[in-house]
Amino acid sequence: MTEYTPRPEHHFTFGLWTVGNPGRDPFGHEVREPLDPVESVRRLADLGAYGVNFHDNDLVPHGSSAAERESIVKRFRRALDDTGMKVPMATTNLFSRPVFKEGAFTANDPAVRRFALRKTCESIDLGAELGATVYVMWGGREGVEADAAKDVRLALDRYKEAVDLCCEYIRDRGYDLRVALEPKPNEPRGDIFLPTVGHALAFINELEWPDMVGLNPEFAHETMSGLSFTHGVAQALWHGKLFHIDLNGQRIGRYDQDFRFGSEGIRDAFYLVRLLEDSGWGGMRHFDAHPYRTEDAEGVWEFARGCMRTYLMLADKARRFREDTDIRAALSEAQADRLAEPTRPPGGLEEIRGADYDEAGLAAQGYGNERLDQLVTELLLGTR
Ligand SMILES: [Mn+2]
Repeated sequence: MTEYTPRPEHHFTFGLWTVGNPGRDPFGHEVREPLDPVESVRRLADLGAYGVNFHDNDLVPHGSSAAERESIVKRFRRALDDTGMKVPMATTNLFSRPVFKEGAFTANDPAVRRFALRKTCESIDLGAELGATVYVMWGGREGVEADAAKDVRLALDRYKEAVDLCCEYIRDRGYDLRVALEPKPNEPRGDIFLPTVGHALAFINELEWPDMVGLNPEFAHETMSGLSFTHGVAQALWHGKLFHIDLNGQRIGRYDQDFRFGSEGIRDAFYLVRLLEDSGWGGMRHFDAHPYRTEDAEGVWEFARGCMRTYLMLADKARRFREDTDIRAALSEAQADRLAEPTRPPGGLEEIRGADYDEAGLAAQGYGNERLDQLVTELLLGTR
């Protein structure tokens, strides 16, 4: 009997801001007390997580002096050393402070952009100091409500410039750090730049050091757009651009829910886990989600345990999917493996153009997708 017990080798990570989310929403105040990052490290280690990630201000509050920063980092590092927890990823909060209300890297005012870059350089230093090898860029305020107020093409010029400057800083300092862009369509801005995986992939081609930059796709963000998250991740993998991933739960058409992984869209979650496991994804399984607002302090840890257990259960389902003889037969009927066969025949285009095709015969084939799909349902519902 599989126990589905998370262990460090499963590479599960959580943002400090996830378990530390106090339950504030646009209509209501905080419902939980602030959580000490050291407490989060200890509790997550007890649950079997591999590490934690943070925005600069999740760890070092805005306005801390150099001495305060040093003592906070020292205490935090001691908790990491005591528990064996790692910090694989770091990021910068360029969205909470009022100064970023009109944008950070794409603010119309150059002084705001330069302030955002200084904050980012300091955050990159903090991440590198604690061992992070991925630096995530989520441009939460890079967008607009009043379209007249901002030229999107100029905003993209400035966005590219900022990412290039961050890469320049990483190179100058000799950090072992790659940058991962996190697309999102909207919220908090009316429209956010680089709204989907596809937009971000195209943007990377225009950068000074495109090899240093990849993606951090998020389940909720692609799903908000009504797109298939699994397809987005598959394409990022195909381009060699999956640098990090944000797992959570989300229903199409809703606000940014950030629910516990697998709590919504269980089939989507299954296909995603199957993709990550089958592709041999070697990165982190990072949860960017938060507990329901209904939860007290203990509910937070139920949330964290649930994210990891669901991933492990779906990974087990992915293994069963591979081994199930009925599913294998149905995959054969669907001709799934034949997609690996190149289209170009030995004789190339000449052979393609000169061949006879039985169009009616090809059109008459059945692919058995109904049976295959039902088998997946039965696998997920535990009846096979
Ligand atoms: Mn995220």
